[in-house]
Amino acid sequence: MSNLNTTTGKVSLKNPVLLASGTCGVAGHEFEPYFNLSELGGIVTKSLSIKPRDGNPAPRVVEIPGCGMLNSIGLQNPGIEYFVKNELPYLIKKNATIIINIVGETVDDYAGAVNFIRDKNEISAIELNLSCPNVSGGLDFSQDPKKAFTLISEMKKLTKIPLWAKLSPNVTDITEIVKASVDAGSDGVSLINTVLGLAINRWTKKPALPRATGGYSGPAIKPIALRMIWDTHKKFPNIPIIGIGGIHTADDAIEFLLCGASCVQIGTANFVNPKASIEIINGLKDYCEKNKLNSISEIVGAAHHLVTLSGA
Ligand code: RRO
Repeated sequence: MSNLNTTTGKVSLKNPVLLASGTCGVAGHEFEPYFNLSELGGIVTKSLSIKPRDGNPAPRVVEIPGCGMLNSIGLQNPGIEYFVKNELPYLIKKNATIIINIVGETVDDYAGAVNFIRDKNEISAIELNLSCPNVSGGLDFSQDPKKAFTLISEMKKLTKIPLWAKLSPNVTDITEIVKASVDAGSDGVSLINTVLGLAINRWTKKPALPRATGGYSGPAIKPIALRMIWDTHKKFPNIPIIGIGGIHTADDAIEFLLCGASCVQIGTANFVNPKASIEIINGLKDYCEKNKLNSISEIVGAAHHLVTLSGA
């Protein structure tokens, strides 16, 4: 009998498949017709800020057929206080493994939001979003190692809940930011947020999204995510990696685990197939059985062991 139980650092997960922030509403209600949230490895909430935010003007999404989509949501969320009162009880009642994604414009903003949840035992991890591409300054904390270090080390002082830093691919060398995150005490790194992109509307002759650029996600970014996870696991084999980026099938998820991710988050796939995460969990069970694995964690980082290419 295969075992999908796994750990990401100190966080125990029923299986390595989580819903990614921003792709499951604020707290996953939208998935009720399809499955129980308790069947998943976990759910990551929409990014929550100290104050509610309305987000960017419409249109907010553009499909790039066959490749994925661009979004420009702009951090729309009801605020951490509303969330704790009205949504957290729902996730607890559903027996979900809860990861709260927190965002802010300043260190004080993040601290204010973290203070609302710092002592809540029901929360398995806090994912610090350092990498929203759709608001002014949203990428600052994940493009400057010093800023990443300061933010994460300040949050570490506030709570014992494990912290995952969600980082941006929009950098020259992701491992510099990973190093700053690890040095600051991050318990894991979530790789990757969306890639900056742009679409043009040829009828209006203008960019399709209101801020021109948007966050690109979906199958096209999978190789970018794998490359960044590869580089990170190679340099920091002990830092837990939460893999994100274009995962639509169990085969995709397996590639992320082999590359060094200890769990994965499913994002854009939820919009195409709301049951994608459950199908991926079932696919992982089959893979374990076919490969006679006692535990899915046996394959984490295994692709690195077999590589003999020069310089790899
Ligand atoms: O809300 C958004 O526009 C957004 C966020 Br917070 C994020 O982290 N990544 C993204 O692509 N969009």
